[in-house]
Amino acid sequence: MMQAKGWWKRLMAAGALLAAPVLAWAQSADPQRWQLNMGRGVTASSQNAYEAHMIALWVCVIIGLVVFGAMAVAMIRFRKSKGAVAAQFSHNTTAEVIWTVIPVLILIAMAWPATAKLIAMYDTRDAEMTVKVTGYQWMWKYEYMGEGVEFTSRLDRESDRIRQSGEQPDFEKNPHYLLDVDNRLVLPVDTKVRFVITSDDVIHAWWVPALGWKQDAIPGLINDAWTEIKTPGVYRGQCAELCGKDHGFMPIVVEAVSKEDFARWLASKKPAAEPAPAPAGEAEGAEAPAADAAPEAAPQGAGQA
Ligand SMILES: [Cu+2]
Repeated sequence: MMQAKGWWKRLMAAGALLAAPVLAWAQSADPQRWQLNMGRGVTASSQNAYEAHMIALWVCVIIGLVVFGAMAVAMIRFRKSKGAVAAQFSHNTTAEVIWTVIPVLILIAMAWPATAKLIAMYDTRDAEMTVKVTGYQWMWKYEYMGEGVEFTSRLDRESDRIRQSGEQPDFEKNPHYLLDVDNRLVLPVDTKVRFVITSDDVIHAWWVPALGWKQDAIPGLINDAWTEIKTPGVYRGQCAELCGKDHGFMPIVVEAVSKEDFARWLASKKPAAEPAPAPAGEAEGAEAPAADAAPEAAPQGAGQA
C-alpha cells in the first residue's frame, strides 16, 4: 500500500513537470530547450493559431479521456470473470445518430472560429507599409516599397566561417550560429506591414515562426502576407523550402523596433544623394498651398480694404 502511494506521488510529480511548460503560456519567440508546446509568437496571427491549437488540443484530451475512460470502465466492471453476459443486439439507431451528431457539432464549433482566423490571416488590405521580399540562392533581398531603401540579407560572416572550416560550433560563443545575418529586416511594431514575396531563381519560403506563418517565394509569382508585431524584439527564421545546397544557410532575422526608432533607421538607410531632391520636394509642397492660399488671401484683403 505504501509503495503504491509513493508510485502515485512520483507520477503526479512527473505529470506536473511535463505540464509546467504547457501551462506556462507566455513562451518567447525562439524555441527553447525541451519546449513541449508550440510558441505563442508575437503577432495576432500567431496567437490566433496558438489559441486554435490549444482549443483543439484540449477538445482532443477531453474526448480521449471520455472514450478511453468508458472503455476502461466497460472492461473492468463488466468483465466475464465477474459474470457479465454480453448483450446480443448489433444496431441501435438512437446511439448511431448521437455519435454522429455530437462529433459533427464539435467539428463545426472548432471550424467556425478557426476559419474566421484563417480569413483574417490572409487579409492584406489596409497595410501601412509594404516590404518586397525576394529569395535568391542563397540570401534574401528586402525592399521598402516607395522608400528607396533596399538591401540584401545573408548569413553572417562568423557562422559562414565556422561552417566552412568544419570546426564544431561553440554555442556558448555563437548562440545564433546559422541564425544570424549581416543586415536585419527592421520593422516597426504596431504597424500592419504587407509583404510581397517572390523569388529570382528557385522556390524558397520565407518563414519566421514568431510571426505565425510561412509563405512560398516563387519565381514569376508574387505571394502576399502581412504581419503586425506587438512586441519589440529580434525574431529569427529560415528558408522553409529546399532550394539547393545552401538552403540551410539563408536565415532570416527580423528586428521589431518602436515606430520612432524605425523612422530614424529608415531615414539613415536612405541613399545619401536623396537629401538634395528632398528639400526641393518640400519646397514644391510648400509652394502649392501658398499658391492656393493666394487667391483666398486676395479676396480677404479686398474685403478688408
Ligand atoms: Cu531558400
